[in-house]
Amino acid sequence: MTIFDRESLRHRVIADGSTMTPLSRRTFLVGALATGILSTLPASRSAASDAGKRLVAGTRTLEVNGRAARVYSLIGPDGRPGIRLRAHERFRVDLANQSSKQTLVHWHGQLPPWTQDGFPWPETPPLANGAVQSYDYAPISGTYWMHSHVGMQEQVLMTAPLIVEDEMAQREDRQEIVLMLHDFTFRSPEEVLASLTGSAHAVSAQHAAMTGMMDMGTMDMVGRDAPVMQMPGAEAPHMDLNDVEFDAFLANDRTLTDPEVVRVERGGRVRLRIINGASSSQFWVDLGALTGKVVAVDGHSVRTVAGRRFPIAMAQRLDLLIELPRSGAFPVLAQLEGSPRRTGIILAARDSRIPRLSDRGPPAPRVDLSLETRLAAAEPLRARPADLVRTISLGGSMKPYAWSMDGEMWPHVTPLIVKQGQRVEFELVNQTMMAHPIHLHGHSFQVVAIDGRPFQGAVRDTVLVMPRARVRIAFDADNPGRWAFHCHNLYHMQTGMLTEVRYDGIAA
Ligand SMILES: [Cu+2]
Repeated sequence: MTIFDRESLRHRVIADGSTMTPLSRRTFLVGALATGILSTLPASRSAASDAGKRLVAGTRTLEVNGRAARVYSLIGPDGRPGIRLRAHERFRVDLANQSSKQTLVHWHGQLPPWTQDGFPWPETPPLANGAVQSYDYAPISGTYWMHSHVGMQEQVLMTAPLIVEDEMAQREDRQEIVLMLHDFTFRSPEEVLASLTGSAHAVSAQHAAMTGMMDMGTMDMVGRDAPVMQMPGAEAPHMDLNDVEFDAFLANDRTLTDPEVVRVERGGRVRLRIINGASSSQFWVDLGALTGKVVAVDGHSVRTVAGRRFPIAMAQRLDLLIELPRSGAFPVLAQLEGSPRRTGIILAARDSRIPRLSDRGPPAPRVDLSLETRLAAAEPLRARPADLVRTISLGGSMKPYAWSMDGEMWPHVTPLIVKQGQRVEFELVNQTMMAHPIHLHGHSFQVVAIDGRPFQGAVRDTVLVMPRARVRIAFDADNPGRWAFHCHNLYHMQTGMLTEVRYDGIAA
């Protein structure tokens, strides 16, 4: 991204302030009209009283390690990142694109009609700058998030929480704290990808191959004073972990040397909603002196698991209940896997001394499935035999840096066809030396086996498949459409690790 001097920063902040003239132009899904899927779209609304919550995709300036950085933003009606809904409230949102680039936002883990999923299918193209798109669907409750699915805008923080309360949580006397994690780089994501694939030429080839996915528009955000590109062959020692050397790890947009301090009541009760919004990094959540109870993963309730350290893969969420001691300040850390680097926030009772913390600590091990194997859904899928079982191999390597699903690389993929009403099971077989957090759009699945050992695991939307390991997921095909199915490591996805699950009868 471009680094501006102080003067131009001020200028830009004023320029993207909220005093801009209201946008009048609305876009609707033109391609959808042509393909006869209009019935799944929200009706257009004209009365102001009937308007949805306004969500603005824009830009903002962050200071990271003493340097200014231009990043994207997704700001809701209360001026804060993202959207928060009460129990039973519909997801009625008007997304206004003021980012100066084309964009489209995916409601990660939610189950909208496919035309509202925010994936850039030909039928649902990205929004032009200045356009507004309306969404209207019944959300599912829990801790979710939203991110751009256009190009690599996610790496430039086009991400935000999406929290849907449930009645029980509303009744509880608990302080809610959202903790969103990011990996941050002063380089542009295109430059990061070029350093991974080994050449600028490879990037332009990717651009050509991934028409519709890549956002050429972000190219002008390349940092002018960025460090020299990492040379191929000079990768970090952990070739199978942490592909990208990041400049910082952020917790609610701040580093651990300048952390967010959340005021809590003495002896208070907290619900911590942790979202791993990092593009290419996984963490261990470390509660230090505190004990937490995992009560939900990816928004879905699980039977309680207590502990102090919990792994969280890319795109996953963890809901933790914590009972605080009578006094003190309590860091909640996120330690990068296989690394001493860390970020976090501090929960502090009034008058407690805030500790100064280094953003490096003892090295953390790699993230694993030690939590996954202990999880059990509070509301598992109804028991029934599978109608369709597919084995899907996860392939690829660091050299050349390219990744595949079922032997194919996006966009040259054969859709996995499912029929409405089927119970589907996918056996994900990881042939590679890297772990892949696999995400299915539009469906919640249950983890039903790990390495061939069946169990009734968590219901969730993103599952980590360890190197050389197998994970089986089951879901009911109850949401007809075209759905992306992919690795949530942004650089794996951008170099091919994405395919389509398509319902029989959906024309494409
Ligand atoms: Cu991957």
